[in-house]
Amino acid sequence: MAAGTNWLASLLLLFATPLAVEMVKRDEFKTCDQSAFCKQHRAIKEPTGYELLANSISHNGAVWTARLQNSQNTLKLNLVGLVDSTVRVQIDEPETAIRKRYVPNPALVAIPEELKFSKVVNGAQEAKILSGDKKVKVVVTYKPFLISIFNEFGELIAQVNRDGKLKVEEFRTKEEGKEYPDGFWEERFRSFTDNKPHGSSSVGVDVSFVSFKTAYGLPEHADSFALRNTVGNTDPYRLYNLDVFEYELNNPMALYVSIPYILAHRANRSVGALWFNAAETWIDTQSSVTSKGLFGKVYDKVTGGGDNVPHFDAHFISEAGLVDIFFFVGPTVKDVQRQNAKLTGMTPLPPLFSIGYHQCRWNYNDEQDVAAVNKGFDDHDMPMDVIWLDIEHTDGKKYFTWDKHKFPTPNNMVDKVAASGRKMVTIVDPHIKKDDGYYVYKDAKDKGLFVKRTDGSDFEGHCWPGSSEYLDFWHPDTRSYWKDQFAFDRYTGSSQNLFIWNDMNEPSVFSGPEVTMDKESIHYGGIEHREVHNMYGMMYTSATFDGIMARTNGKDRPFILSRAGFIGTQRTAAIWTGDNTADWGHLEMAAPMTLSLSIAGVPFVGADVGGFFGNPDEQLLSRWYQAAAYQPFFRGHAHIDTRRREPWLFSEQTKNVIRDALRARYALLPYWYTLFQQHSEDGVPPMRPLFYEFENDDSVLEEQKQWMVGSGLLARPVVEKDTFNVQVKLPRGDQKDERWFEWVSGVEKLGETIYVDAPIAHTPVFQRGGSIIPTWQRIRRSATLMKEDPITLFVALNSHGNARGVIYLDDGQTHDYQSGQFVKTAFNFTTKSPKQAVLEGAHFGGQFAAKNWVERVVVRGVQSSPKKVEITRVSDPVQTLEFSYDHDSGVLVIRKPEALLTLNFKIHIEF
Ligand code: NBV
Repeated sequence: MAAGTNWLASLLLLFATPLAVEMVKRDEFKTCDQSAFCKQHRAIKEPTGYELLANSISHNGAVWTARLQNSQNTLKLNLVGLVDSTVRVQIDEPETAIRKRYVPNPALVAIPEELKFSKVVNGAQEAKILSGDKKVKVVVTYKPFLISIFNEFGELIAQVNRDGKLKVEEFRTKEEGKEYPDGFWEERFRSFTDNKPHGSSSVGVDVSFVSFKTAYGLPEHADSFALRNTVGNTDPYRLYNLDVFEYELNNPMALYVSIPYILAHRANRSVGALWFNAAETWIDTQSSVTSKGLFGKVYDKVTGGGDNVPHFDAHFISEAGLVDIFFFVGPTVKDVQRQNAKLTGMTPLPPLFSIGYHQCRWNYNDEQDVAAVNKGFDDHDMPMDVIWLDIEHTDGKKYFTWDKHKFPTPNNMVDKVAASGRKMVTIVDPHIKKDDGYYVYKDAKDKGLFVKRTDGSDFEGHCWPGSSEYLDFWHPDTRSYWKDQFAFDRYTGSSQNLFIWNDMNEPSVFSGPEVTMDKESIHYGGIEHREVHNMYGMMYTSATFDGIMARTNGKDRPFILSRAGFIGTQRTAAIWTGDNTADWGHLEMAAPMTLSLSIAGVPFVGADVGGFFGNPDEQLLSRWYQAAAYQPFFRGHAHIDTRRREPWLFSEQTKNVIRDALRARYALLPYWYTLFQQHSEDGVPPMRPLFYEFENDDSVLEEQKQWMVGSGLLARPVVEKDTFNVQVKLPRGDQKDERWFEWVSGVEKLGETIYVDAPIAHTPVFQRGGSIIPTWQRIRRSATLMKEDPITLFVALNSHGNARGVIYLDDGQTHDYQSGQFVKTAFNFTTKSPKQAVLEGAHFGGQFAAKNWVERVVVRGVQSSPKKVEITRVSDPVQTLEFSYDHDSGVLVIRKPEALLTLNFKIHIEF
């Protein structure tokens, strides 16, 4: 190379470097083409030719079984009927298989409850199977093998193997001289070799959601909420829990969480499919339209109008495990969510403090720093609930220990923070420093609790502390050992007010292939890591949960934040979207990512406020606080190399904007808390896409900039730079009579698509007519200090002049609510005649002696000023109430009804 070119090349490199540093290192991670099993399954163009052998069918109660066969192998099909319109399709190797395939049962709440089929007709060409509740019909066509699922209206909604892509690679014993497909016994990637002692055992099949154009799910990806067409466009969506440094947006690359779940939705119909597999998985998705004729016999039952049928196709491809799919047949989206939640669980009611605001940074330096941050929030009148400590608080990244110089008196520090009504969180990562002087390492070594290599020695990898080992959470002894580590007398410096953050639990292994654990590593019982990789983080976090539960003998509710996740993670942890970046694109992406997790069953979700990498400018930071105030998990966090960004370090204007955003969140805590409580009963997430509430409205299917908090609030925060006026879609509902009111001013907004001014101090949020939203309006330091505060009710009238709502409260901390120590009160506003309306408060559940009373009622959408307002409380005499009415806004404010939540009351309004 000539000297000149050399010089030019260096210069180019110099300029290129900062850019390269800012972007994900793509070549550290596999593409589908670099993964033998993905490449082979994706390349299937012709049907693999399976047929069902009619003479192999047997049926017993809720299980219908048969053999499938093609020119290469024989498989076993199990069709299982479950309660609540759920069916399970399992395809496995027959009993003669040389190795059992892994089923990720710990991800489920319990063994799924079976329900006997009510009718089974095994015909000559197909079998017709009717579920126990007669709401789901399954038709199995023998040749070619095809499964068709119908809902209670007789509509075909899903098919398995419609495109004939079923493929299962059997476990084998290597025969010398025999030809095997590429990568069958061994695969290389960069400097890594992956040995497969049992051969390649991949599985794949296509699932079609018939009559659906749009589908959602497959978190976690930094991509659009509605799934897009990957076929012919990009790599398939990849699900393989990975620690991806500086992840890119609009990209199907894998991230920290894997939930192989798709929800398909169209007007008034939904169906969900859970691909029950914990191995690396790729999913090709495509929305297309096919002529009805091609649906063969099911033609006449296909709905959708016209001659064409839309369908959303997903080709699931996993490296190991079974073809094992749960279908949740709905028919409504909330039914599907409940059906999924019954199987995989819900988030138990979180402690009240955890839905407040969290202040984190890598790192708060020492005890003085913590005290100053704590005081800063007070000095600047900003509510905050939790101060977090990242990895630097430890002694050499040995978790459960403290840096003695920076944190000499941790108990004291936590107590002081607790004295101001707040909590703390410390980080506990799963890599255990290889150091005989570290008790956790020593114990685990002695007891044999680490993940192993194939030769039986302990697996070692590089992470924050240097050489580390990784606990094997499939080993029952590891789980009980881990649980014990959180006991107050074991974890020094910990107390009831200290909670836990589990990071790096994909697991992240700096020295491993794709920054994670070698797939050939071995877990308890001979399980290969490749079979369970995606559930490592969930297993780890659930053991942490058991520890936090045990340290108070089950009295207090745990709070744990986890980065990695899988099916069932929601039962033990909140999830955040990992290492995002301080730019507008990442702010905007927080909503589709958290919506996607929410519909996939994980409701307690959020993104680092301000962005983890980089320094947000004041406008971006302000907008981020405003948006995150309406997302479930609300935490500011920043990388160690960023500038400090506690809210008071900015201009007066920014400080005010952030304070307002925090206060807006705290005002709505009773509403959020009630939503979380409802989620724990029915699985419906607090943060919802618009189509959850407006199921019949096809125009909101792609919406991801605005969302619902519960059924009563619509948020459309500004996520665009230099934008001070935004378009908002206010759905008008089936009857076209929905009403919407601006959340802050109470002014009614007319029109379906409106433009609203959004100066930097304003967040566009709207209350839906017909809702009653409970709030706390007193200014306090923390959620904990608000729990007994009086309530202001915001009543937004619908087009009939009615509204309803509910509040749930308890002690905010313990499990006493499980034995009735809670209060549930329903509010019902009815316009009885043009002259008379009533707001009733009815205590309908729990015996908790809540001190909260209703101190104000704000009614929106009132036509004229009342003449008189009176209240009757249980046995008290009638009492007149003060009120004011504003003609321009139509807002009526009723003062001091002083009605306790635990006692019934009626407020009479006379016009
Ligand atoms: O523990 C340090 C960070 C943490 O702050 C962040 O939130 C995690 O996602 N952690 C990742 C490890 C290093 C990131 C570069």
